[in-house]
Amino acid sequence: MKKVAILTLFLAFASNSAVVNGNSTAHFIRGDVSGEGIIDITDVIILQNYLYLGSSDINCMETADVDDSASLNNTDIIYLLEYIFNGGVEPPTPFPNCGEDQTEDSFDCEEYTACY
Ligand SMILES: [Ca+2]
Ligand SMILES: [Ca+2]
Repeated sequence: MKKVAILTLFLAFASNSAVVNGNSTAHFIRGDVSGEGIIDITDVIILQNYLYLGSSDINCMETADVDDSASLNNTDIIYLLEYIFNGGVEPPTPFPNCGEDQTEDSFDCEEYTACY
């Protein structure tokens, strides 16, 4: 099952921990909104709660801009759902490995522990 393969792949990145404070050069995996190194439905739920229910649980906002459009909206949720469940296009880099954002945006990454 594809989801299991993805989980296995990302577990490899979840072993170390460190905190990056307000650093735009933080290393992260795009789409991993929950910040544990795994892309799954939990990330979709957190992003949905953030956008529509006012939840403030996202420690690394860079991860939430799934399509790297420099804005957060329903498109990011759909993009992630398509990738996870429908064989959709992978999120732009940094993905599936840890890395820095390659494009300018206003998002910050206060904490993302899965890449350190
Ligand atoms: Ca996740
Ligand atoms: Ca976006």
